[in-house]
Amino acid sequence: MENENKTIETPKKKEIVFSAIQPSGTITLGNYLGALRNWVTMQEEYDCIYSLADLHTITVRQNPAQMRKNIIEAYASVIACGIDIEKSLFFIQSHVHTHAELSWILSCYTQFGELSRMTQFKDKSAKHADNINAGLFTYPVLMACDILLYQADKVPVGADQKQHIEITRNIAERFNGLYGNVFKIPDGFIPKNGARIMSLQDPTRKMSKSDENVNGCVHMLDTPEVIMKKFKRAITDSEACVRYGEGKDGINNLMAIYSAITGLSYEQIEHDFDGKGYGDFKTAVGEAVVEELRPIRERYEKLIKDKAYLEECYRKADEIALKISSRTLSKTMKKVGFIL
Ligand code: AQP
Repeated sequence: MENENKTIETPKKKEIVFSAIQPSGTITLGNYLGALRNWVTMQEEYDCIYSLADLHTITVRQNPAQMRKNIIEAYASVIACGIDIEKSLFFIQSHVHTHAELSWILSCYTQFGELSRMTQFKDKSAKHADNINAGLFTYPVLMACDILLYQADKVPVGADQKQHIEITRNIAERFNGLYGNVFKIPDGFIPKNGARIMSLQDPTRKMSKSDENVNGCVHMLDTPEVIMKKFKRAITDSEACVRYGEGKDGINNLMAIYSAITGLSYEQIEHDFDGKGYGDFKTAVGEAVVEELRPIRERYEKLIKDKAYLEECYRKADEIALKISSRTLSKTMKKVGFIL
């Protein structure tokens, strides 16, 4: 027999990717370039599990009707970016009860001191001084649970989440140190380009869904006219020279956006716009963004009309996510000493 001595190769197990996005408003160009674009490309190489992190959104007070609308719209927007729901899981966090349960357990393995050091907590407390709730403070524990429940290897996020990935690793290492290898220690996956997109109106602050200044933030579903208007109004400086440098936060940000979309290096961009004014550059950046977002907006328009299809997608994913995450939750509970 010809094949007698041949060993049959079992296909290599793919690494697991986990990431989530909050439905706290319309998804932004920052969310897209910092995270969602990687969610899409990573589907080829990894087993991807994605979540709409709606439990996280109530750390800031929400209007219930608006929140329901935001959840469905964000769900459709993420699929429109290119998430293939036949290939990847994309579930709604609040439908999978294991997240809240593990969060209580791991909050007992997280120190007050380490949560106090989180810059996002400090920033959001300053922004919402009238509602500095305990959920805002323990948010990183819930985020750690989101990731650890799925034994994720890699977590594609923007640069603003680096500190939260660090604390996730610390919590997991602490728990594993006490009880053995329960959790995989995940690595953050932060893009080289587009990891931190800043507001177009205040380029010292990151672009955020909840930004009150509508001109500071490009939303994924903005029309081409609105996108062009926002870029034309973007804050720059008085040097009138397209180059990356200190004191040029506005231009640096536009260069980061342009580079992330076109793949051009900063040197190439400086060369291409040598002798041209900021007006030309803003138009070029705006047009690149319009073309990048156009197919996404078109797919979104179709998806949002089919609520039954969207529900079918998340119900199916919710069920699988519950099954996978329950294994980690049970293991954790047994290790701690609960009777199951
Ligand atoms: N400006 C940004 N540049 C690059 N990446 C960004 N991300 C967020 N803003 C930028 C990345 O997008 C993913 C989803 O973020 P999120 O919804 O979970 O929470 P967030 O970071 O708090 O996003 P926003 O837009 O700033 O929301 P609000 O206004 O509600 O606080 C993450 O991977 C994040 O790194």
